[in-house]
Amino acid sequence: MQIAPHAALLVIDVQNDFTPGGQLAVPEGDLIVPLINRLSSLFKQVIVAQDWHPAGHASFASSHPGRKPYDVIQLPYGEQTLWPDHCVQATPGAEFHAGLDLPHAQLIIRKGCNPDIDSYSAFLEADRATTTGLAGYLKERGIDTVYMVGLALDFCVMFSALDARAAGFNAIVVTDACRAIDLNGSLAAAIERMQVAGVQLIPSSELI
Ligand code: VGL
Ligand code: ZN
Repeated sequence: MQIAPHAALLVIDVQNDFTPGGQLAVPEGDLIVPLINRLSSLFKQVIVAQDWHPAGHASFASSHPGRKPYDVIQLPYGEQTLWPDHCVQATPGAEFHAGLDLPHAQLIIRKGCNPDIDSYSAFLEADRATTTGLAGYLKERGIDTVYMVGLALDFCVMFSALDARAAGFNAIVVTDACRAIDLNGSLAAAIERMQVAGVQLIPSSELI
């Protein structure tokens, strides 16, 4: 399969805290890095998403006395899974994985910066109202197709893919260039949700 002519690659949250040794390590999260580097060379437009929380963020279990990581609580915008502290702004855990090699990436989009609102998606925060501006950026550049890779397939990649579709883009997830957290069946649910929404799931062998 040829890369669509007006396409961008969105590399999601390949950061130290999501790779082995990090605070919210995704199993095998580091193994996708060489593949992402190879895929990136096929794209003129590369955008990198970075989870970027202030200390004391509402998604951290430590911000809610008596709560533990992976508890689910109600916040003003709905249900929120609580996480270990991770990707705190300007800490080593928030840095990109050292093996990520994307010199031609033109945009880094930071998300989850609002202390009271989480943002799995690179497009829209968890209140489903505050945008990151990414859809506008892509549209102004004439991009109609977004390929996605990174971490975690069942959280930030899935929500980014659903929001890309909702914003009118063709959304394609390269599944072997992703890894999942898989919390209580979240991986199978994510695949089902993406398929129903019209997100294409492809292996990298279709591109390389
Ligand atoms: C993510 C949980 C919390 C992700 C980010 O990148 O999938 N997951 N923050
Ligand atoms: Zn986060």
